[in-house]
Amino acid sequence: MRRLLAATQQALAAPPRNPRMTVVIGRLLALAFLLCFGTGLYSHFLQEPEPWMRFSTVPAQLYQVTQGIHITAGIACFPLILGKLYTVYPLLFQTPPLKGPLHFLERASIALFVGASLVQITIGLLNTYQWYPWNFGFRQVHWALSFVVIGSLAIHIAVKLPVIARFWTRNSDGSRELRGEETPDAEGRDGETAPDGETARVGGVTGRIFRWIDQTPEAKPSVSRRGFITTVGVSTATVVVLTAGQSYAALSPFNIFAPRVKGTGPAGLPVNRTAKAAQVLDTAVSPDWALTISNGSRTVALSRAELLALPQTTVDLPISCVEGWSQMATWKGVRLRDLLDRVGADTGNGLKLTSLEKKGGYRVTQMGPEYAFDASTLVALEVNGETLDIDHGYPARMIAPGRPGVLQTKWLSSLEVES
Ligand SMILES: Nc1nc2c(c(=O)[nH]1)N[C@H]1C(S)=C(S)[C@@H](COP(=O)(O)O)O[C@H]1N2
Ligand SMILES: [Mo]
Repeated sequence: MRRLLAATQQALAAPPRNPRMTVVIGRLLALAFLLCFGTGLYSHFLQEPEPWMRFSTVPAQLYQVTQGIHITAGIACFPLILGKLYTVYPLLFQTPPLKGPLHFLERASIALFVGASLVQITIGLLNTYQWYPWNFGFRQVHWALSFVVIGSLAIHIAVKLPVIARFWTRNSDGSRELRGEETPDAEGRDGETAPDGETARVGGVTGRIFRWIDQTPEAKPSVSRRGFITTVGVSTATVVVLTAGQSYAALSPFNIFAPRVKGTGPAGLPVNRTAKAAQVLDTAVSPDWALTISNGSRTVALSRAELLALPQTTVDLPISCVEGWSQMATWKGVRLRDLLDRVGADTGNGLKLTSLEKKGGYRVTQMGPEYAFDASTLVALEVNGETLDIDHGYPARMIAPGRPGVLQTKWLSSLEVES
């Protein structure tokens, strides 16, 4: 019992720079990266589908959830990466800096991994604030870098597998090595660089490295392990709680840092691109406006009054922006599939949507048949009981379940059935 107590005290007082801590944070970081990668792939293919791809329209909040995870996990990476770098940072300045070709490869892969990750999460965060202090296309670079990050992560994990395996569980905190006792693999058989004469006597290879860091294991640490875990944990929880409210209603009272706040804007709904920015202030209110729906040579043009005279449907659907914010709203308008019936569209056909907007990446977009023929996909004319505000897409906008906000086209001008 006394020994257990003493061991616990020692464990808690031990400095955070030890391989066990690096592995613990590394696991969380790997989880966050994999969540970002998976949800990122989903978001990418929703926006740029391969022709054969079909997506789920249920639950309607699917994209809100996946993209909320994407942004929140990405934000959580900041304190986790900084914490992990802290646990190993003396190793970054080790001497000699290069001990041979293998050591070079190991360090190069880490440099690539750390560099790519930091750039990735930084441009991702700035994008949620719609701040682009660079002159490259965000989406292309973010997409390409994701493969660099995941690829170098895989290399990093492979290289560090012996350390990860040894320090995976709680009891294997390497204290024996730190105390300099001989361990079965004292010859450094776990594949790291060959031990030099001095440190070879210390113990396993991680023991050698971390003994080098800590000098004397008994030295009083300046940061306790508990203090360190608390710092990393609290910072991660704080950034998550203070921003996730943009995506999840339950946390919205704590949304302090995120760029969008629920419940603001016309009809209590935030606006992303305004009518002014899209240069539709005149065309959107023009009496000549009509929505053109065409299927080959069959064409129908309906004014807003004619659309309002058709059977109206009310649905609750969220706007879920790629930038992470989202909000539920009540939409009223004409079922898209009723309009498509009028031009004899087939349920296997996709659509090309065009907005009045003068320029912009989402002026012309594509919609797969799974959305076009879903009963809750509307050409919306009202939101939250009010006529659609011009900033929300007056005279008519698209709203469909489970799609990213960028594809919820505002200021609709024409719908063309694709063959
Ligand atoms: N024509 C057009 N539609 C658009 C956009 C746009 O830039 N142009 N922005 C989209 C984006 S990114 C989002 S998140 C939603 C936001 O809708 P809201 O501004 O009505 O909240 O509209 C979408 N519809
Ligand atoms: Mo968006």
